[in-house]
Amino acid sequence: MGSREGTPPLAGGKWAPRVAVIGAGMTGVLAAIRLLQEGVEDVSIFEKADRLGGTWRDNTYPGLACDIPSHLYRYSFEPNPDWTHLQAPGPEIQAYFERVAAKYGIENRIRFGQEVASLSYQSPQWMLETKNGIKETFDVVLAATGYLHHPNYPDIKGREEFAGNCFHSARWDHSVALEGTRIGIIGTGSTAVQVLGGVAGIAAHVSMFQRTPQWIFPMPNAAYSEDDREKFRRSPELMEQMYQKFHRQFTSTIGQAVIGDKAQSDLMDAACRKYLETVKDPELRAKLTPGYKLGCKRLIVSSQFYQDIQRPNVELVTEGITAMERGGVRTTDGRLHELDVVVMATGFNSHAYTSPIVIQGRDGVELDQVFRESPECYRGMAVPGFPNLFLLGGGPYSPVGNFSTISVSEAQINYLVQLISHMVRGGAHTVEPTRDATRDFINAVKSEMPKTAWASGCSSWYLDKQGSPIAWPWSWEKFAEDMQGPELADYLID
Ligand code: NA7
Repeated sequence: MGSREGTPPLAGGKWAPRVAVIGAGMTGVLAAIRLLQEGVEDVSIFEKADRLGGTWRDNTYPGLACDIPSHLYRYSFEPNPDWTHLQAPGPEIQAYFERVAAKYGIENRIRFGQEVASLSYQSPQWMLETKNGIKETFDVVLAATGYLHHPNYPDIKGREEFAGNCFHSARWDHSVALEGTRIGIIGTGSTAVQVLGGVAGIAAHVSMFQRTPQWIFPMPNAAYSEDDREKFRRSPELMEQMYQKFHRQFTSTIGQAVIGDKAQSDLMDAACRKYLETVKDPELRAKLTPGYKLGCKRLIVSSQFYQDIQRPNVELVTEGITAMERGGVRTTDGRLHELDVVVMATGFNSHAYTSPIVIQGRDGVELDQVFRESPECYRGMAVPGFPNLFLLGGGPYSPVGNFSTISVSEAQINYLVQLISHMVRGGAHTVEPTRDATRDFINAVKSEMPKTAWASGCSSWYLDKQGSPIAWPWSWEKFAEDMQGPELADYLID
């Protein structure tokens, strides 16, 4: 990968930017690789943990796997012939990111154990401070802080009374033995479905507490044989074909269904309903049938869930949770579900964005304040009044459920490289979106949103506090086109 045709490389500009990347997950590592490829040498990644990997480092629960094909979930420039399954297990993905980071010399750019506490704009630079007292200035800051990062802990009365072990799915306590225990799983999202697959075979009993049924799209997780892997090793072209095939499949099916393509939505709905038919007990099937449109919540991909939920040692509990007690979880019908372990697979605060970092832009305005009610954000990445600060991956109005997140981050980084290049080659020191361009972008997003599945009437992590979806309401083709390069008239470059 290099610069796009016609795009000046970043190195060799009138000055060399000093860049801070926040977060060493999939996106932060990628950003550093691309900047180094462009000749930007002064890149530091600030990582609060002692290991890179982001979500793949934090999530270690049994059953963890990618929920899209792994030949799609990889950097476009680093195909991996060694995936063992269509949807690779979590530890393989973590190992992949560590291997790629080492190959591109990224690890020694990462400042581990450094949690960024604040950023304040001191024109034309950012003063960055970490909790451990590092205080340095940077010209450009890229926030790659992830959007499924801050665990959402349910507000359940009496949690502290519970005598067993209770933890969030992203904070798995591996010191707790699960064999022969009674496990409660709160939630029925992608994580809960994978956790069930990981524990149902070893637990004495599993109670799965469902608040809302989910659409489950069947995708058998085929294993790749050693012969398959050898073929991939010998033929990078074959892997590229797979990547392109999955990319096309993904963007033309779910990527279209969520933005209102009825034909795709109907096809996927039919596949989900057919899979639902494999639940034999009509009462259980009825409990598992969603009452909202496919894609309104993040679609779950699994070919194992209905099998797991029908196991004799698994029970779907649909009565609401009233409290936790010493012995387990009590539900609205008065029943106490006796448990040894409770897993809160209750998701994340997807609208935390860069929180809890205190970010003060021009005139001391705080980014959290700008994002609190109805976020102002141009193309999911840049905010008026916050020059040279860019959100990568999951900023407001970026695609968070439509496409492979790696493809999204790659397209965004290629765009930003061009934008920063225009600034440094022109001898300017700051770039920020105009308020007019930002408002026009948000108006365009909002006028498109009613057509989407996210706006069809369910609660989900796509919605803001007012109940409006904050996502990218268009096709992959439009996203790729918009990310081809910046429209300079939309920016103040000074
Ligand atoms: P999700 O998709 O946000 O799912 C969280 C689940 O937890 C969902 O079933 C929620 O029910 C349930 N939940 C949340 N709070 C409560 C309370 N208080 N009581 C009962 N149930 C609750 O998170 P995941 O971790 O599964 O997946 C996140 C992403 O990771 C996923 O989209 C993939 O991209 C990978 P609700 O539906 O809100 O009624």
